[in-house]
Amino acid sequence: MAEIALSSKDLMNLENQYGAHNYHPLPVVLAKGQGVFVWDTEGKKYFDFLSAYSAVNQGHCHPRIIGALIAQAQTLTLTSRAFYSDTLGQYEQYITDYFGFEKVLPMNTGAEAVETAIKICRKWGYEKKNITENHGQILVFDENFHGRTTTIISFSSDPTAKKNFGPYTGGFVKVPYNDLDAVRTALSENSNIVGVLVEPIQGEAGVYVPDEQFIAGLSKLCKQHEILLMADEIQTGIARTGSLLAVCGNCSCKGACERQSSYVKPDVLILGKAVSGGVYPVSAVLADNHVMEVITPGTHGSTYGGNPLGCKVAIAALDVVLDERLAQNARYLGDIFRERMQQLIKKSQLVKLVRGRGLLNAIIINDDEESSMAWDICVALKDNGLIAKPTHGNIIRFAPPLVITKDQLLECCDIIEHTILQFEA
Ligand code: IF1
Repeated sequence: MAEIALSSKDLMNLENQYGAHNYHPLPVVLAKGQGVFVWDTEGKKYFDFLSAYSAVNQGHCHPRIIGALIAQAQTLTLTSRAFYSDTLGQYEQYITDYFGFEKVLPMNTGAEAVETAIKICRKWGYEKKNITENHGQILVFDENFHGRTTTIISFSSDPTAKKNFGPYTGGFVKVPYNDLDAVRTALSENSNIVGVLVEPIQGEAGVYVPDEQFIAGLSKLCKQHEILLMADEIQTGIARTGSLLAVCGNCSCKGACERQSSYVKPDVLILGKAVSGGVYPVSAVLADNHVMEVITPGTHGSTYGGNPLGCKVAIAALDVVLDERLAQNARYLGDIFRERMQQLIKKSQLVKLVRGRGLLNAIIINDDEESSMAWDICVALKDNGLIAKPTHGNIIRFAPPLVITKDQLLECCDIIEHTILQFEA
């Protein structure tokens, strides 16, 4: 019997009836993606300006990544780590060389990788720093976002993400983001702190870019106190901010940029999202031997972690980043985007400011957080062929796939400008 084509409305109703209501999606139903474009079920075409929260940096359904997926899917998908595989060691060698670390612990989702890093840091504190067991503390920052597990939301500042999920996991000290004095004070007052967990740019907080020297200053304090700097680059990594990693501050070298003054090598690097190009869940925790050696057989694991399918997809996804010079493109077009938004700010009463780095940007709408203005603007943007979503009440994040061309970016700036100016009339 011929399949009845369900309308967008039918499909939204199905999600509403049978799916948990843990999101409030924009009213658009996506059915196809290719490069910077997505199409809805009625065939309308959009520029994707969210990139699945920076997981699709390489563009939707990149042929090289899909090719790697198909080939491996027809060969061997999952062995578990009970046995060796012919892909894992090669992937581990590839990704550790790519980012300049000695070891990797392969996981699946971003939150799993953050949890893994927390476990490694605590264990390192007890076994290498002789901190009293169960007294280890990890320093985190206000307005952080590191995932949705119970331990991670235990140190969230967002009441919606945290409320009624207690009892919470202890062992976290929170200080204001971008405030080195607060970090310095916390470290001098608390000798049980074993590590610092930081986003080089706070994505969910509204693309909050810290001062130029914040990460370097953090690294220096961690070295002084002999504690671990853990960089969560799940959203800011993989060329999104105009360099391979946001802690790099430079072009997409293969982690060999220690020679650059602005490069900060974290003790623990946490990756996810675009490490596999939005094709298959892959996350990773990278560290050198003196840290990773606290992990011994039986102390950590995962059914899918390091599976052959994910390994091959991730290698293809990371190859694309270098071969297509996505970091350089993000840096070049990000400057153009922010310049165009600055011009819009001059014409608009609604847009207060633009901030970001590379192609991770956001505009702040000149309205209170409770107003629906940012949402209404996103609905109008959708009608005009560009999909994006507010991150908090009055902040709209703009993060297109890094394969976007200059002409496409300029076309999108035109769409954003005339849509917002429609609200000024
Ligand atoms: C949601 C945004 C939020 C992340 C960083 C770890 C994770 C994320 C820096 C966890 C995930 C996603 C999750 C999604 C919305 C989106 C997001 F900033 F990217 F927009 F929430 F802040 N570290 N971010 O950004 O990775 O377990 O999801 O693979 O939960 O609503 P994950």
